[in-house]
Amino acid sequence: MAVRFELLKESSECNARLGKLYTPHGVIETPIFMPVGTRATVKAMTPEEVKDLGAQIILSNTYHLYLKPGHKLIEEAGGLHKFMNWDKPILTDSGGFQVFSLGKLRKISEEGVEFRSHIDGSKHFISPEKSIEIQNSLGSDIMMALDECTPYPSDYEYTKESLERTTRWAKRCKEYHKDWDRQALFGIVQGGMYKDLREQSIKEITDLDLPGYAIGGLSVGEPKELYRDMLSFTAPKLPKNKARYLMGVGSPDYLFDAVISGIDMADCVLPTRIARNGTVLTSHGKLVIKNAEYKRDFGKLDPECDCYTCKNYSRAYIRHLFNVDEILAARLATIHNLYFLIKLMENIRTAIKEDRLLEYREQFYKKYGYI
Ligand code: PRF
Ligand code: ZN
Repeated sequence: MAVRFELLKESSECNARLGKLYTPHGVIETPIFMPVGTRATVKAMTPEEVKDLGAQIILSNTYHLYLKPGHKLIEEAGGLHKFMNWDKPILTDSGGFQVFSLGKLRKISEEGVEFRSHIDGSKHFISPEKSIEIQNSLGSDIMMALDECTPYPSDYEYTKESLERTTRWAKRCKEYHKDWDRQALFGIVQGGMYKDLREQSIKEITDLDLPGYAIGGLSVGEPKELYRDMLSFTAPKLPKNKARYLMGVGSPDYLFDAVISGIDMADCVLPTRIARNGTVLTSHGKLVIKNAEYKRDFGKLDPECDCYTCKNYSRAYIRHLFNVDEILAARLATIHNLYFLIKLMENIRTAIKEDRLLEYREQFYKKYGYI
């Protein structure tokens, strides 16, 4: 069954929407946060645990899986779902962003990107066709087109050149892909911090009539006000009847902005990454659990949380585990952080349903300490 987005409700207060995204591995209620499983695992979690947290879809990465263990091996295993024992939807990023993060190790041309492996320095080449070939082997429900995430800052001329190349690459991805019932392809809007270029990119990418569209090139180091401005300019211009995905955003304030601008999906390594170094998200703001003040704190990480970690363990215990480098520390903090964001998005969906999203945001920010 081909991927299809159903718009259920538009907020009367802002651009927020409620929807359903139908995929070959099940239906996703949007807006949604997608945990990241870069190397075919959400770090420190079993797929059963990720499912029990309420995750409806995870994201994985073409670049990493192509290098290790290799997409052909995953194809041989029966695809990524089977390989990692996750039977819910999977979205794969195209590899562009990860390759561009390599800095000096890559060279871009019309044909694609040449890069050196961050693992062993070996030379590789990813073209739009190669990216789709790899993602076809992985068998993700949603594939992303190969793009260039234009660095911040970039001048107008380069940003324009880059977005036009991203459009040509998206066309090549679309032409190369065959089985649209098994896998969808989303296009990615670029255009940096220039509104007319964002408009040009939207026009060119949506002309391809793909089943969904992402906004790339935001949350790449620009000031928060610029992020908000570009996001609220871009998101509402994407087609209403298709899924809108904001790439690489996961802090609560950025997620609120995203949803309020009309975004349906977002992903980020933030909750899992900061968990592993001992930072947890709570309804009263971020907390660094290693700090001495928690030594004798026998309360929960978050008094308002009912995740597995908070139901069973204290701040003092988790602080101890971090201090002696026990792997359970990373597991318990990851469970809590993922649950926190998944629950936040669930609360956001309910608030949209009841037309009180702006009020909910204010209430959340007051407690969290944003205002
Ligand atoms: N492009 C791709 N993946 C991404 C981004 C992008 O621009 C971003 C930017 N925030 C995160 N992940 N393909
Ligand atoms: Zn918790």
